[in-house]
Amino acid sequence: MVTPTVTAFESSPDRGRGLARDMPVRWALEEVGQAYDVRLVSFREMKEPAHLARQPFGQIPTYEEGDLVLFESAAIILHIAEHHRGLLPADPNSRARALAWMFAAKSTVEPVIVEAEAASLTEREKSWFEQRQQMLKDRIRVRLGQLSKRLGDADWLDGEFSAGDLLMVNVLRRPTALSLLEEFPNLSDYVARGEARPAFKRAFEAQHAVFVGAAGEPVGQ
Ligand code: GTB
Repeated sequence: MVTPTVTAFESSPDRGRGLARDMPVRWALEEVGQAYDVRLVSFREMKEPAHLARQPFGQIPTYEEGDLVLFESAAIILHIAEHHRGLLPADPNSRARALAWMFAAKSTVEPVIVEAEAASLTEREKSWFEQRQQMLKDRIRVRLGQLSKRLGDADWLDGEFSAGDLLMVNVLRRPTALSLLEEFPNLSDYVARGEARPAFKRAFEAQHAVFVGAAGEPVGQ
């Protein structure tokens, strides 16, 4: 495979916490041992024609591999998983279930978390802000409770670690989910297990180094 290029924020608003969506793509590439290049883009560049040709919504990440240009982090991760061993099981039924967990992370668990986070940014001045935040957080609790029940005392969602776990851990790392995870100790441990993987650590360090470089601070501060 030619060395792919991933785009990431030149200056990430998450201050190097690995919350932007280049992080799961980097993590997937690290899991399968595929080297990659990164092209950093500014907010202005993301809205210019060259980037819009790669990502119609003017967002990161994108993925370029020879003639192939892809957007949408989950589609990129699926592509990586389909072309390397390690992120999807070989058995067809196990593979189908791993795909179901990828979709569950992105379309069942992530939306309730994103909704609460978006509301906390845009509705803070409203008289009903606290009430609605409670309601939105309770919705997250319902999803986390269901996920916690399914995970039980297993290490991963369905057998071996898969792209489904990669995306689910990534979703659970969002600050609003993290703030509720102490209510679900097995999910807390699940996220910690994901973060302890050497591939996660390499991906995290790589994106953190961009923040540190941009901030002009030595690594470790
Ligand atoms: N569905 C797309 C995918 O999965 O690839 C969503 C991509 C996306 O949301 N990209 C964001 C982006 O480019 C960055 S990751 N936004 C710029 C824009 O839309 O103009 C989302 C993100 C950004 C910052 C934080 N943070 O600071 O905590 C977390 C998540």
